[in-house]
This record gives sequence, C-alpha cells and structure tokens, in this order.
Amino acid sequence: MAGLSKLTEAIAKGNLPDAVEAVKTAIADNEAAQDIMNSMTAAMDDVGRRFEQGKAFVPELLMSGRAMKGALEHVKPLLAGSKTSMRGKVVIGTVKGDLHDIGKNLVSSMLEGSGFEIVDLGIDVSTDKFLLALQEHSPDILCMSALLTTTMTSMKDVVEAVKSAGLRDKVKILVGGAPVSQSFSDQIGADGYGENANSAATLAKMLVP
Ligand code: B1M
Repeated sequence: MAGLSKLTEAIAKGNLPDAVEAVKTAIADNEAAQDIMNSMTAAMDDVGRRFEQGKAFVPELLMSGRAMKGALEHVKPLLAGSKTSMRGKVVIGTVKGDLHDIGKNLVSSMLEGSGFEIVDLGIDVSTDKFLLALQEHSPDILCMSALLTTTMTSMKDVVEAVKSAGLRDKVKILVGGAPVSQSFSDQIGADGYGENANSAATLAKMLVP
C-alpha cells in the first residue's frame, strides 16, 4: 500500500523514473492491477485539480502525463489477461482538436485484453479520418475519446457522418472521456458511454458477445 502512495506521489510530481520504479515495486508486491490504475488516475486528478486552481501549469500536466504513460507501459501486460480468440475489431481515436490520449490508451489496452483487435488512430482525429478508417477496416465498434468540453461536440459530427455514409447499422459507436456522460451519448445517438476503461470493455463485450 505504501508503494501505491509512492506511485501516486511520483506521477503527481511528474517524476518519470520514480513512477516507473514505484509501479515495478507495486507489481512485484502483487498489488491488483485495478488498485495500481486507481492510484495512477488519482495522481492525474490531483494535478488536474491544481491546474484548475492555478497552482500547476501546462508543463506540470505534460510531465505528469509522461510519468503516467511510462508507468502504464508496465501495467499493460497485467491488463492484457489471457485472450484466446479475437472477439471483434475496434477502431479508436481521440477526437479532432484534442491531444489527450492517456485514457484512450487505457481503454485500448482493456479492449485488447478483452480479445478485441485494435486499430488506434491516435489523437486529433478528424471526422474524415474516422470515416475512412471505418471504410478500410469494417470494425464492429467505433470508440471515441474526448477530454475537453470544446472537442466532445465533434463526436456528434462523426455520428452524423457515419449515418450519411450509410454505415450506421454496420458499426456500434461508444463514447467516453471525462466531460462525456450517458445523457450526452444518448443525445448524439451513440450506442453507449463508458465511464472508465473497465466499463468501456464490459459494454463492448455486451455489444459484441
Ligand atoms: Co489537459 N485538460 N489540457 N492536458 N488535462 C484536462 C482534461 C482538464 C480537465 C484539466 C483541468 O482543468 N482540471 C482541462 C479540460 C477542461 C474542460 O474542457 N472541461 C484540460 C485543459 C484545459 C487542457 C488545455 C486546454 C490546457 C492549455 O493548453 N491551456 C490543453 C488542451 C490541449 C488539447 O487537447 N488541444 C491540455 C493539454 C494537456 C496535456 C497535453 C499537457 C496533457 C495530456 C497528455 C496526454 O494525454 N498525452 C494534459 C493532461 C495530462 C490533463 C489531465 C491533468 C489528466 C488527463 C488524464 O490523462 N487523466 C486532465 C485533468 C483530469 O482529467 N483530471 C486535463 C487520466 C486518464 C486515465 O483519465 O483521460 O479521463 P481519462 O480517461 C478515463 C475516462 O475518461 C475513460 O476511461 C479512462 C480510463 O478510466 N475514457 C473513455 C476516456 N476515453 C474514453 C473513451 C471511451 C470510453 C471511456 O470510448 C468508449
């Protein structure tokens, strides 16, 4: 447990080497993957809160993001679980204008661990790029992530474009990210909202059993 608070502290301070050391210790101590994840996201919430209060700035967000990503690499194998056969295909990306990818990467890892093949389009993905990827890969599910209230609106544009392209009945659409909610998902006509990586994977498995 002390190891987990060291992990939270290292990420909150944006200290990559300490974060990696702490996550390795936590794994060696057999801490549950979910507890490790919770301590890492608590650190990001902390730096986010300090940012809102004007006590931390973009460089701090970047450094904490870098520390979280570095630590996450070590947790990914735990999330991968024991996949047997491919359940289906997912195209995932962070929407246009949005550069946040830590949560999206976590969702990708959980989906991969649940047996989905992942096509990750990265960050700042335009409506056209989402559409081209649907045409090229014919996925079972399209997942979109947004962390900004100013960018979440482009999820609606993607849903509309998928409809106009005549692909809406061929793909399930899931949305998520801190400002997104179930009511927003309903409002834009998505098939579901994942509050976190776990619930996104559970929902995906329900939609593609
Ligand atoms: Co930014 N940022 N950021 N940021 N950043 C937030 C999001 C913010 C809430 C901070 C704050 O004010 N408290 C705020 C947004 C306010 C708002 O719009 N409501 C904010 C801002 C304002 C900004 C900038 C505008 C700052 C500036 O430049 N002045 C700028 C925007 C840049 C851009 O995108 N165009 C900016 C930049 C950045 C960095 C690049 C420096 C960095 C990102 C680094 C990176 O991702 N590689 C960064 C960071 C690190 C954060 C915070 C601190 C942490 C985000 C994070 O990684 N959380 C964040 C504050 C916060 O979230 N507490 C903040 C951990 C991650 C595991 O959680 O991403 O929520 P999350 O993902 C979760 C769920 O949301 C869900 O599952 C995940 C795992 O459980 N989920 C999905 C996510 N996507 C999903 C998709 C799904 C399903 C579930 O599909 C089905």
